[in-house]
Amino acid sequence: MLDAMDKTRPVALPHAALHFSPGVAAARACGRPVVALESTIVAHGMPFPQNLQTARAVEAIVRAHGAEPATIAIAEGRILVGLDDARLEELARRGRDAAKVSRRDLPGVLASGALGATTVAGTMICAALAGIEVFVTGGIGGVHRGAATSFDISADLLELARTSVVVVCAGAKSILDLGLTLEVLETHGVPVLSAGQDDFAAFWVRESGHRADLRLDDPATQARFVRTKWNLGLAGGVLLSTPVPEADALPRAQVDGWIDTALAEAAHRGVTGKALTPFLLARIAELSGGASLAANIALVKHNAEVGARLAVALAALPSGTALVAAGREGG
Ligand code: PSU
Ligand code: MN
Repeated sequence: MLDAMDKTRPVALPHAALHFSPGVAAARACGRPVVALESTIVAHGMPFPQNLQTARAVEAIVRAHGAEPATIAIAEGRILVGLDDARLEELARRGRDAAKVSRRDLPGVLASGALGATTVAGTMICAALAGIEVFVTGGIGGVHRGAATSFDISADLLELARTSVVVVCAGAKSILDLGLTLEVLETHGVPVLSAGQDDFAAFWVRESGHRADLRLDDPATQARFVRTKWNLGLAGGVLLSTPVPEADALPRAQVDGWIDTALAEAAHRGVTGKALTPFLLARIAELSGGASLAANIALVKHNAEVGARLAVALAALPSGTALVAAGREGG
């Protein structure tokens, strides 16, 4: 019996490259829920010192809701799962000096020993290696406007297609083509859940004008959906979108103006590839006089709460629980 399992299943031991912080190691040892957090948002997504303050605040929110935060980054040839405060500050201060680490970058940055900030795709890979099921970010990457000629489609979408982690976000950044982003997710069989509203969220703006596949507000129901997918053997991620809180949301018309200006400047200066998203975020923060940064901070904090609640609900589910089974009991 054991032989058969050994041949078909990967070894469950943590990968040698992983290094757990004492807090994350303790949570793992006693089965407490853990929530992964990314570091590209710290190094490339926000300016200092707001990036550091936000990263600390997000970790505190995850803890306050009963889960252990595990901010993920690369340093000295190791995948750090959980950062101490000194490392978090180093990342926040180094900013764009730290490598932006997506799937293709991971081996090179690990092998070189350089400091790396993981994107949504990079963090999903590391979270999956560490056995973490829930990951909180701001907004995922997606299909860029003009992708028909630039071919710029974020690796985040392809990672969602293959790696079994729930990504909690305020939708995708509205600098993107959100309709095409949802089309790619559908093609790859990635469920897009929403909490708090029917629409897929548009980052600084609450509504995208596109509906999510399924609205599930309750963490226990979200958890049953996720367990059901994975119990069916349907590997791959789940996207859980929740909007920026009403008080912090920006009006769409205003945001659209800043986006158009920033996109035109990026084209004029020839900014492409992995530099494009950080450039657009920074430029829009300037154009908006800091309003976009304030909304970004608020939405990440809100996502942290939603993600922590989901992680707690997943940990409370008896393994093998399925949405169908729960429905049968109820009806
Ligand atoms: N969410 C934010 N700010 C960010 C990001 C997400 O609020 O900076 C980062 C994530 O790391 C995401 C990346 O993976 O932006 C997208 O980059 P690209 O478009 O180059 O794939
Ligand atoms: Mn890109």
